[in-house]
Amino acid sequence: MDPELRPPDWWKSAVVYQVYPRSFQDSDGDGVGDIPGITSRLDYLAELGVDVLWLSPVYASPMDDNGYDISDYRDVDPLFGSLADLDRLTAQAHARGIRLVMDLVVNHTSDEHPWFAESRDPQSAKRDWYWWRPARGGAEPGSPGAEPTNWESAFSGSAWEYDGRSGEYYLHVFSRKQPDLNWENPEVRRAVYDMMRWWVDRGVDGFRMDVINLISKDPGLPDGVVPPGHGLAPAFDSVANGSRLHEFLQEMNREVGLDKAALLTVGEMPGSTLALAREVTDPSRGELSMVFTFEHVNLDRQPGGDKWALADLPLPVLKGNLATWQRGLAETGWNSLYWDNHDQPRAVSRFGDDSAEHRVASAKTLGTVLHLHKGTPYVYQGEELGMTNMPCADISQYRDIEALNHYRDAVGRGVRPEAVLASLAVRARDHARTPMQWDASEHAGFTSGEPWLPVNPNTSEVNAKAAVDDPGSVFHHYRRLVELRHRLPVVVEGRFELLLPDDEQVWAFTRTLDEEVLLVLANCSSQPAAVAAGVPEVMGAEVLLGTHDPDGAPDVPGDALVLRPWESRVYRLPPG
Ligand code: TEU
Repeated sequence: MDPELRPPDWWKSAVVYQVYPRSFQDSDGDGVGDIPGITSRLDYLAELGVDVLWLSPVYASPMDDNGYDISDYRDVDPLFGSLADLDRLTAQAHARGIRLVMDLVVNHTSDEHPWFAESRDPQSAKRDWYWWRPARGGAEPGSPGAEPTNWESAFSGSAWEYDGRSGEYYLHVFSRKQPDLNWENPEVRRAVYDMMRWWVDRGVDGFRMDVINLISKDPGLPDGVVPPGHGLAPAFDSVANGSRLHEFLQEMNREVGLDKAALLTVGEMPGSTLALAREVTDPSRGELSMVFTFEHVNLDRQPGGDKWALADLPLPVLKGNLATWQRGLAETGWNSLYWDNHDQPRAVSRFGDDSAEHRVASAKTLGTVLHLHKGTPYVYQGEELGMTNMPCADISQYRDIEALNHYRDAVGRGVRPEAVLASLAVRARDHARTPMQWDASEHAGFTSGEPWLPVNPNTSEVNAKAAVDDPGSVFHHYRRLVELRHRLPVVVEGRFELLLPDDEQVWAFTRTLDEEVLLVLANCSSQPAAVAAGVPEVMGAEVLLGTHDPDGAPDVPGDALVLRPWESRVYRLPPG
């Protein structure tokens, strides 16, 4: 869609659907999803009513990190199809009023990108396009402990890889096949902006920016603090939110014309704070439309622990965190809203109850709570079906570099394999990457071949075909949530206020715009919940959207309101 058809701030009333191409729909029987497969499913997305399709990377890649390691930013990997396929997808999406957002991965490239290949020559003009450093003072290059800093990669092990050709090391915050670009070098920035303009000219409507708050690093590359029980300091802690981040984002916006073209831009910012997000999304600063915070998806871990150090998550802590971000961006800036994506476990398994009894209701209620907050909601493929984590027994079922490296590293440090598998069973990224469940057939209608990652066996009852045919499904609940956002300005603009902050079962809040007041009451537990005082009277109020049959509500003495397990209701309160 050309800029004139993108009204300013159009993304504030939009709902974004994330597709992980590898696992969405295979069209050629090789067991891996591809672009023509996505195009064949656009009518499904149109029926759901979403406004934007965010594509995880489809660029040329050795697939060390499933495409987040790019070797050619201006070509599509043959695994996914061709540039012509992508142009067709863009046109077909636009024809249905669906905009297309690409995943921009420019903190790092693949080590097979020509830029990096050239930079390996110490004399090349591109040496300074990456972070090359000699061994730390006095150490024998290549020897243990000689790495330039004590940083740990997000995928286990040192964040520095020794290159015998030059006797130096290069930085990789992620895998050793994902060398970090040196954004201090203006030539790097110019090359990135030129590539972004090339995609904007091809008709894309925005960018999701991978770990974009890591692009500004302290050139002094200081050692980090090693947490208790660790041997190295997480690189994230030393490189996130560098001093030139705003400068780079403002330069990118100007050079690419992000605001001028009314593009949707969302910065993935692990380790970002609310204060940083308010600056980055303040429209007067010309940086980004919104950011992905990680605070709420890092709450269910031990204090100071990593993602594998599991902890329970009391509801007041979760709803309190989202309320903090609602208040913090109420006057300036904008929230993104998400429960899961290709890096997070399935929402209904993590925040809901994926038992046969409560899966549907809890998936619907999680959707209601999220989509009635203020911000742009993101639906991850299969979330609208209540897809769950995969059953897993042993390490052979995992494919993700993060899981496999963690398993090898932890077991190598003496952690019992069963303990590592217990964490993987709850947190591994693979849970989000099992093939989209289209129907009840053996491979879920995802592929006619052997899927690259096994289909979750519960596709027999959790699948799009059954859901679309069932008016009471999670799918149609999500469709109604999208429709509510499109229809009611109070859902987009209404002021948020959290109620019952300490209630361990009920998530209650209002949204207010002028005289219009919506009240959301959600029982986020698997037991009945009485709604205490402290919420507005609902007698006579219209229920705009509920998860349960109102006629089946339990009879209780007096006028107490009791919500069934995972029951939620969106009320429009009578005026005055
Ligand atoms: O993720 C960045 C990131 O923070 C994740 O690695 C997250 O910390 C981890 O996955 C939690 O389990 C982005 C992409 O979304 C991810 O898929 C890539 O692996 C990563 O960057 C490197 O590009």
